[in-house]
Amino acid sequence: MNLDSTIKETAKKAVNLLLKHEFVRIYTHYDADGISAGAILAKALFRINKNFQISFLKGLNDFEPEDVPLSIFVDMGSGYSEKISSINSDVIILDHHRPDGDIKPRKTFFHLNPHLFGIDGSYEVSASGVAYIFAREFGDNRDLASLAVLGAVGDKQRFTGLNGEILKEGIELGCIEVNRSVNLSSGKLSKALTTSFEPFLDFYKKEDELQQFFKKIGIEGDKEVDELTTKELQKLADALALRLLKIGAYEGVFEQIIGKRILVKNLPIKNSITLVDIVNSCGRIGATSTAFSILLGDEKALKEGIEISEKFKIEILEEVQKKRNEVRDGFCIRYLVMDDAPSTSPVATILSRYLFPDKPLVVLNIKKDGKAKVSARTTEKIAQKLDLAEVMRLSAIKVNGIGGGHRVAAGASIPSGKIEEFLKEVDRLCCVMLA
Ligand SMILES: [Mn+2]
Repeated sequence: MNLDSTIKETAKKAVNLLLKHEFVRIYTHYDADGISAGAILAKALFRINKNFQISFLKGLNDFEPEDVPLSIFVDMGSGYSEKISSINSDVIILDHHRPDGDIKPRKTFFHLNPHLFGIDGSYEVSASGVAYIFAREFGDNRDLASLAVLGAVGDKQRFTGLNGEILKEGIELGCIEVNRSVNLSSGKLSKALTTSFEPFLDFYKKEDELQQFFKKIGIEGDKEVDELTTKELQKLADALALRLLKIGAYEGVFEQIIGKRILVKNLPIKNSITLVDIVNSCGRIGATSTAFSILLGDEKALKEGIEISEKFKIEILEEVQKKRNEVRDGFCIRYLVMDDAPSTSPVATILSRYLFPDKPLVVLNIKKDGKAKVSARTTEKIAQKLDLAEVMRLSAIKVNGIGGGHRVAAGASIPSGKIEEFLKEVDRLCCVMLA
């Protein structure tokens, strides 16, 4: 691998620090990227008989430093300069989120973040990739490239730059294979089409439309996705494009239908999309140890994870079904208010990219603790003019909440009594930016 030498040098120094310690305390994010990165570190540390403890967190807002000699923060940390500066022990950060503020370390500190080395951390390397670069420096851990790639798939990254190099390394070693195929989970075609979130195809509880769809393309719904011939795949891809057009999906999702399908051959499920789905579902319902065990190769956990993922997907599809008629129009936005829903982010993504892509969409979830959790989503096209992170940040400040995120996907936490005032401000700011 032809790594940028500076990030590699820093990784080497961080490894020297790691090797000086008897015990490592690891904190990582609870999504597919964070859990894959955690699995990379766990496997690599097992191989050198290093003791460690790992926790999966949503973020560092409520983090309290523990009395441990070395802490490693994974897929988080770069954006929490104050928290990190308050830690009175050695620290290593393996993150790819944009650094925010100055970290003033009290002890030895190494910061491995692509943004600090001129590499685009949003698209070209994930936390799993950074963890992989780190792990490569203390053993022959190249077989963990598949986990690095899995994390990047989870974060919807591109396979150019550093990700491209890691992918290539895995292919050369034989633990990764890349095919051209449709972006669907493995399993029966009818089920894959009904339960897919990206692309979301709106076939849930529309059995007749699904049967017609199969009749038109002349492929049986019982057929396994992995067994489709090249000709069938082409036919399917064309028909899926028409389907997306019919439901009014954002045009940017069309190119997602057909593409490189990455097979992670030394992991328990080879289709990376299916595996990411399972790991993410487990993470979202709090079953992080199940997700982690799956990636470490535990078969019982895998069975459990598959069940969790199927249940989770149905829950989200039901939620979309129930709530799509409750989406309301503002001037420049659409919004939806939900009451203590289990998870808003997948619902917001489906509604904003597939069913209502022409305006930014704001989903508010009123929680029992008197707060409302906000997920705001829009398409890359609209985000050329509008920055949802700024909209969330400014609108939240106005009602004593906090907000931020990315241009296309942002969020906030606000007092639930201030929902109307908040929405008004969001709408006003969106109108100003879009004008
Ligand atoms: Mn990540």
